[in-house]
Amino acid sequence: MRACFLISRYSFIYFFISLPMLQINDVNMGITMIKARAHSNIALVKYWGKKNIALNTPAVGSISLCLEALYTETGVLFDPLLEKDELLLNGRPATEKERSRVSSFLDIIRREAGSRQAARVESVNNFPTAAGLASSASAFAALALAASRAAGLELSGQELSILARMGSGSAARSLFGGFVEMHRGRREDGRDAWAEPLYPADYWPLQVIIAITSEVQKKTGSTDGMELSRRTSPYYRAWVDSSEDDLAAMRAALAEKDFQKLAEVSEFSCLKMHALAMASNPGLIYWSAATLELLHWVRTLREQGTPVFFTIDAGPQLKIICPPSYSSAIVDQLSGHPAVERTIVSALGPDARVLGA
Ligand code: 2P0
Repeated sequence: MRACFLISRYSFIYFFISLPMLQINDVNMGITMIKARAHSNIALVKYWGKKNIALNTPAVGSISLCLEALYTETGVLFDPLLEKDELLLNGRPATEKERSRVSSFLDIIRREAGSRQAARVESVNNFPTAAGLASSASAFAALALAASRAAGLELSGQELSILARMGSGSAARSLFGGFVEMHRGRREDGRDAWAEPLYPADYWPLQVIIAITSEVQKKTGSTDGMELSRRTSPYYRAWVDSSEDDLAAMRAALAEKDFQKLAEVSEFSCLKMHALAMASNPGLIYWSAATLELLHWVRTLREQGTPVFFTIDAGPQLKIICPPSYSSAIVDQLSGHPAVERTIVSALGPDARVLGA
C-alpha cells in the first residue's frame, strides 16, 4: 500500500512510503479515547545535534535505557464536533505553544489517515515536570502510539519510532523497553532514522537513581542548545565524527555485560557532550555546583570499589546507574548529602503500550 506521510514538523512536505502494516480505519475516529503509556529514557551514548531540523533527524546515533518509574499516559479522541485540537496537560489546559506543537504533530497523523478531525488529548506525567526530567521523550512516544491508534492506523514499531522522532528526537527511543539504539540514518528523507530495541529490561537488571539537585527550569532547552552547538562549537565536527566509535564501544559493553566498560563509555559520552555544549558561543552550562560535587562523589565511590557511574542530560540532575544490590546503600548516602534535594529510583522499563487493549 502506498500512503502519504507528512515528514516535517513545521512544513507540509510529503513523501510516498510503502507501509505494508498500515490500515486506515475511520470507524475508530470519534468513538473512544485511546490511551497509551510510554516510559521516559536516559541516553548512555548521547544525542546532541540535528542533521535536518525540519525532519528532526539526529546528527549522531544514541543508546539509551528505558526508565520504569517515569512515564506518560496520553489519551486521544478524534472528535468531529471539535473545531480545533484541545490539550490537557496534567489536568490543566496547556499553553498555546504546547497545544500548537501537539497540533502540528497530529497533522502528520491526520494526513496519514486522510482525516481533518480535531482531537482531544489528555496527557499526564507520573513524575514532576518541573524537576527538569525529560518529559518530551515519553510524551511524544505515548502521543504517537495513542493518536495513531485513535486515527485507525496500525503502525509497526519502526514506523511509530519515526513518527515519534518528528515530535522529539529522544521520543523515538521511548517506544521500546530495556536497552535501545537510535540510528542516525543515512537517507536524506529521514526514513532510516529510527530506534530499535537492543536488549529487553531483564537482560541486565540495572537501577537508575536520579539525584535531583534543583527544580529550577533550565534557560536553554535541548532543541535550541543543539542548534547553538552545531553553529558555534569548534568541537561539533569531532563530536559527530567520534560518535560511531562510542556506539560500537557501548554495543560491546552491553554484549559482554562489562560494567566497567559501560561506566567508562557512558561517562565519556556524557562529558564529551557537555564539553561540546560548554564550547558553544555563548557557552551552555547545564551543571550546577551540586552537579559537579556529585559527579566527583560518584567517581570516588567507584574508585573505592562500588560499581556505579553517572550521566547528565541538559539540566543539573545527576543520573546514577548501578546494579540493584548497591542501590539502597547509595540512596541512603545520597539522602543525607547536602547537594541532593531528593531522589527517584527506577528499574529498567518496558515497551510503550496501548492501555486497556
Ligand atoms: C539524549 N538529550 O540523548 C540527549 C542528551 C538531552 C541531552 O535527547 O529537539 O528533547 O526534541 O529532538 O529529544 C533531549 O533532546 O530534543 C535529548 P528534540 P530532545 O537523551
